[in-house]
Amino acid sequence: MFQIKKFVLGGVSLVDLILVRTVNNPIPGVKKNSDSGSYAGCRIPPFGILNIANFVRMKGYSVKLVDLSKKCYASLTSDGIADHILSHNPRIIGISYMTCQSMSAMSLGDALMRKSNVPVVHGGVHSSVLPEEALKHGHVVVQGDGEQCMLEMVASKEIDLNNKIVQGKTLSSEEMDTIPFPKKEDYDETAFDPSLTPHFPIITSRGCPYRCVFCKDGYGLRSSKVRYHSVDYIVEYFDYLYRTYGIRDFGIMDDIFVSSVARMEEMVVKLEKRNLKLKLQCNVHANIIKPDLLKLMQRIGIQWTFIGIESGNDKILKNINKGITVKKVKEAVHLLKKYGFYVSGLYMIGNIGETPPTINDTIRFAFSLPTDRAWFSFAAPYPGTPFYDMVGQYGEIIEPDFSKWNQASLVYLPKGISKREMYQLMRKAQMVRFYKKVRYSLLGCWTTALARIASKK
Ligand code: B12
Ligand code: SF4
Repeated sequence: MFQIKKFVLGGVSLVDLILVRTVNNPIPGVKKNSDSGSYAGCRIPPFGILNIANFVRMKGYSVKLVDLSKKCYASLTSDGIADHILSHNPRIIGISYMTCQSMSAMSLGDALMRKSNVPVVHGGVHSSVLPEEALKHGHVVVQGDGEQCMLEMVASKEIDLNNKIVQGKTLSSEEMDTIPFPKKEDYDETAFDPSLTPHFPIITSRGCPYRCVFCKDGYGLRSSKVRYHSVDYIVEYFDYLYRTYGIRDFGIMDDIFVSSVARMEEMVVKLEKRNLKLKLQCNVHANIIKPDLLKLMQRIGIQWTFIGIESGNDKILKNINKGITVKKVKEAVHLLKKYGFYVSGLYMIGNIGETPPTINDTIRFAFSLPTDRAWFSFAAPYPGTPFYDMVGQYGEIIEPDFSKWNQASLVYLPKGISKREMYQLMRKAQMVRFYKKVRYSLLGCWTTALARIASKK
C-alpha cells in the first residue's frame, strides 16, 4: 500500500495553522452536557492552544483558533466541523484534548483525514500519553509542550512522517514569559462577560511539585520541574486585563498557585506598587498553609481557596501519595477559615485501596470540616498516571473505552466494592455537598467575612 512519507507544505494557504479545542464526551443520561471546560458555571479558556497560537504568531505566522465549545459549533457534526475548518484552507491542523474530550477529537481527526491531505497533529494530555491510539486519527502526535514543535512545523517546508511521535520541547520559565498575552478575539463569547464568567480564568505556572498517583503530574509527563511565569509577567498581565477590560476578579487555574512565601511577597509588593486591588480564587495545598502566608494571601486579594483533600483516611492518603495527613488537612482548613478565606474541599471516592468504611471516613470528614463547599468525584485511573499502572493490583477499570470517560462517570471499581455500592456512597456524599451549600448560603458568607476582618486586626 502507498504510504505518505512526508507532507510537503506548499501552496497558497489562507491560514498557516488552525488549532482546535474539542468538546466533552457525552455523559449518558445527562441531556445538557457541560461543554468542554465548563466548570462551576464558567467556561475555562483552552490555555494550551492559546499559548501555542500566540507563540507561533510571534514569528509572523497566522493562526486561527476553533473552540468547539462555542455555541456556533453545537449543531455541527464532525464532518460539518471538518468542512468549516478546511474552508479556511489551513496548512496544518492541530487538535487538543484531554481524555474526557477524546471522542470529539478522534472523530474530527477521522473526518479531516477523509476529506483532505492537510496534516493533522494531535496534542494535549491524552494523546501525549497514548500516542499510538491518537495516530489512528491523525498524522503526528506532539507529546508535552506544543509551542516550539508547532512553530517548527509551521516554519518548515515539509513534515517528515518517519517521526510521527514528536517529543515537545519543555519551555523554561523564561521562554514562557516571551509568550504574548492572549487577545480578546481568541476567547469565546462568555469570557469577558462577568455575568457568565465572574472570575476571569488565568494560569500562571505549569506543573506541580507534588506526586499524587492519580494525577498526570504524579508521573512527571512533562519535565518534573514546575515552571512559573515570573512575577513581573503575571503582574503585567493583571494590569493589562484591568486597564484594558476593567477585570479585577480572577480564577487562577494553576495546580498550586500559592507556592512560596517569597513569591507571594514579591507579588504583593509589585501589585501594591501599581495599586492593583484584585479578587482572586486559587488552589492551595494543605502543607503550605501557615499564618505568614495567609496574611500575604489576604493582601494579594485571595478570597476563595480550593483544597485537594481527597480522603478522610490516612491509609488512603498514603496510598495515593498525597503527602498530607488527616490531621494536617484539619489544621490547614481551620487556619484558612480563621483568616477569613472561603474554602472548597475537593474529595475523591473509590481511590487505591478504598473500602466502604474508608469512603465513609471521607464523607464523615467532609461533613465535619468547616469548609464552605464540598465537591466529590469518582477516582479515575487516567492513562499516564501511576494509578493507571496499579489498576490490576487494586481493582478494575469497568469502562475500557476512553471515549466514554467524562468528569462524572464511574470508570473504576476498587476490589470488593460493587457498582451499586459506589453509587450509593456517592449519593451519600452528595448530601454533604448539598448540606454545605445550604449552610454556606445561610451562614458561611457573612461569618467568613467577619473572620477576615477580625484576623486583620
Ligand atoms: C486548568 C485545568 C482544568 C480546567 C479547564 C481545562 C480546560 N482548559 O479545558 C478545569 C478546572 C475546568 C478542569 C477540569 C477538569 N480537569 Co483539568 N486540569 C487543568 C490543569 C490544572 C491545567 C491545564 C492547563 O491549562 N495547563 C496549561 C497549558 C498551557 O498546558 P496544557 O493544557 O497541557 O497544554 C500544553 C500541552 O499539553 C500541549 N498541547 C495542548 N494542546 C495541544 C494541541 C496540539 C496540536 C499540540 C501540538 C500540543 C498541545 O501544548 C500546550 C502548551 O505547551 C491540568 C493539570 C496540568 N498541570 O496540566 C488539569 C488536567 C488537564 N485536568 C484533568 C482532569 C481529569 C479534569 C477533569 C476531568 C476533572 C474532573 N474529574 O472533573 C475536569 C474535566 C474538564 C472538562 N473538560 O469538562 C487531568 C486530565 C487527565 C486526562 N488524561 O485527561 C489533568 C491533566 C490533571 C490531572 N488530574 O492529571 N481542568
Ligand atoms: S497536588 Fe494536585 S496537581 Fe499536584 S500532583 Fe497532587 S493532585 Fe496533581
